[in-house]
Amino acid sequence: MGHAALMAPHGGRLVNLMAGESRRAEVAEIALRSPSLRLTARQLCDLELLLCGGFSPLTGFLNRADYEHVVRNLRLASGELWPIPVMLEVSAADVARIADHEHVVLRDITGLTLAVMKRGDLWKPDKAKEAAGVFGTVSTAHPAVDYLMNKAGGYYLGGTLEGVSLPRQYDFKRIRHTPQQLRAAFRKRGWHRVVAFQTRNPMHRAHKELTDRAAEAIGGQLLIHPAVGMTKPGDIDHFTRVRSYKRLLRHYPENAAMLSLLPLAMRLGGPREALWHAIIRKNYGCTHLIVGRDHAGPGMAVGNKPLYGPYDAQALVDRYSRELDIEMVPFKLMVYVPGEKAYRSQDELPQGTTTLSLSGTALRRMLVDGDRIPDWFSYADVIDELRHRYPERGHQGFAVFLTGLSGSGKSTIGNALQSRLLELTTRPVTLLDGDVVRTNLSRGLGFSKEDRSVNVQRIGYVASEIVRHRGIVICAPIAPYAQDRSVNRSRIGGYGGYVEVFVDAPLEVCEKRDVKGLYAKARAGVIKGFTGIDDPYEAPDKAEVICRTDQESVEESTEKVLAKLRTLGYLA
Ligand code: PPS
Repeated sequence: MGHAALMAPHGGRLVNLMAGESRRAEVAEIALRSPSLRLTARQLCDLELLLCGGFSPLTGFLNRADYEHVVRNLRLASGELWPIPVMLEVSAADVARIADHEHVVLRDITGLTLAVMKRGDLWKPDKAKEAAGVFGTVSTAHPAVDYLMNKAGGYYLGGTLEGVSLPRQYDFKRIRHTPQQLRAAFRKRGWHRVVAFQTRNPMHRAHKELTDRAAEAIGGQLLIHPAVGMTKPGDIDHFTRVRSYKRLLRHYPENAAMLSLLPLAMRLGGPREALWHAIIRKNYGCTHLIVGRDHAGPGMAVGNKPLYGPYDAQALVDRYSRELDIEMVPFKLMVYVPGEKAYRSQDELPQGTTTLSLSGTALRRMLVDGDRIPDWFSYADVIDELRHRYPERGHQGFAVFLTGLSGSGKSTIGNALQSRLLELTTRPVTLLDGDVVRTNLSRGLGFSKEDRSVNVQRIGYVASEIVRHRGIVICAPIAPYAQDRSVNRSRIGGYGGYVEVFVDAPLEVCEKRDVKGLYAKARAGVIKGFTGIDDPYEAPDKAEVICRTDQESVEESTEKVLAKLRTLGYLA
């Protein structure tokens, strides 16, 4: 296969799976006659780390014996330490396409050829066993278990890889390195002892303190090595994070710290993941890795206990330390001691010492509330970057989602609200009315449960894009199912405001109004599956506003919504 096996400066074997000059023509020829697979975002991350040697000693996606060993005892079949299965999962339809071929071409979303894989084992794994073995839970509240059970295909395809092109990365190119490039960069700077700091979150003063201490403890320099592949759903996007790390970097002395991006799709596998991080950082030429509290944990509890204990990751890395070619620098939680105006490791402090800390959630809340972030917590320039991502509520987009029976008054309130918002703000306001959506966005859809779901979630998607771009959108479909509304709430809420308005009028009132004559037709059986007559409407139980349109005027309903928007801070 022509794999270059270089000796790493610290003894480990670094594989490079990119096809050499002599193999290029043959690999291209194999690619022409082989079926292909388009990789998902997560598979692309794995492929990149395989091809560039970040996952050394792996030479491809795991075959069955390796997989089973890894799940059972954190080792490859050869006995080498490897704690996380790196699998190429495929669907039954893919299996049928590739079954009779010796090679498979792996492509990105645009069809670009990235690698050719010589097919190894193809099998149907026991996913529950894998989840329990690797992550210690089968609960899909764990993001990696959710991926395994609900998103990954049902089959695994193993095989060795020959790379044609590394996955294309267009952002922050100057701070992306292969293991060889990073090792060369260390050499050029004269760095012999390098401690890596893994992160998926913005870094503040506590992290600065911790990394300073770690570099001092090893008598070397620091590599800030954030994971910029998939991290935990809901995490801050890596563009914002990387901009903020760049700001933080200026607070370190000259030639003391360096920033490089790691295209790792995290699994949030706690202890096993910490061990994996150590092996990966060794491949990138680091001599040490900081392992802090709850390293790479998913932040989920089973019953009332966290899934992994806060220092389980340190214990596992310690257990394998003799086999690892990289040393752990363990840290307890760093907290601020106002009495001393300094950060301290929690284990250094006498019981009862007053300390200060701020969670990520609390920080986000303070940012959107427009609160001043205390100096002890972070640096003004780092916070400035985060403020772009979390503007104050008055500068965020928001959606007003009106739901209710046909004839309840959704369109009327929607129109009135649009006029009032245009009067009160200088911002554009989009109205996605039920009927209008059905003639434009959702033409061809009917009123079955499935079609309504598609329609309502499609509205939610468009609304989420408008809100993400800090616009204002009013949606006014019936949206009879709680599940669809809840999907929209979380999708839109991730970008800005979501205000659900239950436009509540008793069925008799709507039927009496019968503006379009549809209720009469539904009663006569001419229209089937009409909401409220022979189709369900699940009334919201957590709407931000309820408008009883049989008891209040359009103006009153509209002002109620506006008042709610003001109370929540979305409107001045
Ligand atoms: S849904 O359930 O959210 O997808 O419905 P929506 O897109 O808002 O469309 C509702 C409008 O379509 C007309 N219509 C029906 N409504 C309910 N059930 C059935 N079977 C039906 N067939 C046609 C009706 O005019 C609705 O408009 P509104 O403005 O709600 O009265």
